[in-house]
Amino acid sequence: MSSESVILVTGGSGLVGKAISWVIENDKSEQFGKKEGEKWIFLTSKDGDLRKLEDTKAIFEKYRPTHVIHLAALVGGLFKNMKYKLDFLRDNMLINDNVLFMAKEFGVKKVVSCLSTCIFPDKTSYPIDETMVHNGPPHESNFGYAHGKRMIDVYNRAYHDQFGCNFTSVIPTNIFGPHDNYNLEDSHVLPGLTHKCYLAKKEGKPFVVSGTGKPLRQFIYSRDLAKLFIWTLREYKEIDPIILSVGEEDEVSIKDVADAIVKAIDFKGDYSFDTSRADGQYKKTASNAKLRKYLPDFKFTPFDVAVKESVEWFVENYETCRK
Ligand code: NAP
Ligand code: GFB
Repeated sequence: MSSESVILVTGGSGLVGKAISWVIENDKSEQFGKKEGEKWIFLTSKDGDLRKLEDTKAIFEKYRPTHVIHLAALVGGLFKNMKYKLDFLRDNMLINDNVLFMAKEFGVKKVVSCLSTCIFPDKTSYPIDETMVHNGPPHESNFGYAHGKRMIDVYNRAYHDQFGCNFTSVIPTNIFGPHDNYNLEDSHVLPGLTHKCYLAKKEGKPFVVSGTGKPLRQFIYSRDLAKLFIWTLREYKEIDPIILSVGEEDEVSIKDVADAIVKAIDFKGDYSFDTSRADGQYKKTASNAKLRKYLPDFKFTPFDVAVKESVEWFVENYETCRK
């Protein structure tokens, strides 16, 4: 990247945006820290509603970015996705169409957008890799979100073919960390269980985990993902997406997640599973072989350490965090 760069981060106030901001300000390494001449701008929806073209255009006119990390989206866990499939499809299609169109109109040199491992085909072979994004219908529980996200990859190829745009995307697995959304119903599993376990301990009530606890997931700590986003922006040259995830060997069950939270919160009370609630996708095991080809020595934060840091952040920021 040239010395004078303006990097616009849409969705900058969210889980991933806050992690990128933290790494840029705190990491002193050449590879991930802020570089001389870089101006980083972290947007929130108060800067403009990216579902509206006029708001999006005003943001690009104001900042004239040379690079964009596009995170802004309607985001939620299994239960929110099951309830609002059209909203997830339409809001994210509107946001993505506006951001990519304005990036082309304003001559942005590179855009890195964000897919998710939950958008892969539900009926598939494992491990899943980047070539399989469009190979069949996604899991029923989040088909709105999944199809909306898959279109980013289609947009990227079309913008590259017709206009030569350097628009690419990453495919993170389940993310967690400070500044997550801790809402009891609409959040992802790790922050949702963190909040539930915290309240169970505080109020002396049972800690109830939804589902059977059997589904399997790979979790990436937001601050590790942030480093990989910065690497993707600076070094990754392909238009094709790249999975950003811990290895298949680091896959854990939802029960393992609940156990780690119980340990981090030091909960001693009654702990059970409500099997009347949905399990969602059983597994979506993704390969990080492509990432390892580029970054064979990248070190992920151990899961229990990351969970402890995230729980500590939640407890310290309980009054002000998103819940
Ligand atoms: P998040 O914490 O919910 O943050 C979403 C961000 O998008 C916020 O900054 C929000 O602004 C902004 N936003 C939402 N609607 C907007 C709109 N209409 N106009 C402008 N800004 C809007 O989400 P996240 O977990 O950081 O997710 C970031 C990206 O990673 C998303 O693209 C998501 O699909 C993807 N992803 C997430 C996960 C995960 O487990 N969390 C996994 C895979 C991929 P406000 O704060 O002002 O509302
Ligand atoms: O993070 P999560 O909501 O989404 O995890 P997915 C759902 C799994 O955790 C299911 C169990 O097996 C749930 O039964 N679970 C247990 C809970 N307790 C809870 C709880 O309190 N809250 C939640 N949310 N789950 C999402 C996609 O799938 O993956 C999104 O729907 C997104 O679109 C995300 O892409 C990364 O991992 O199942």
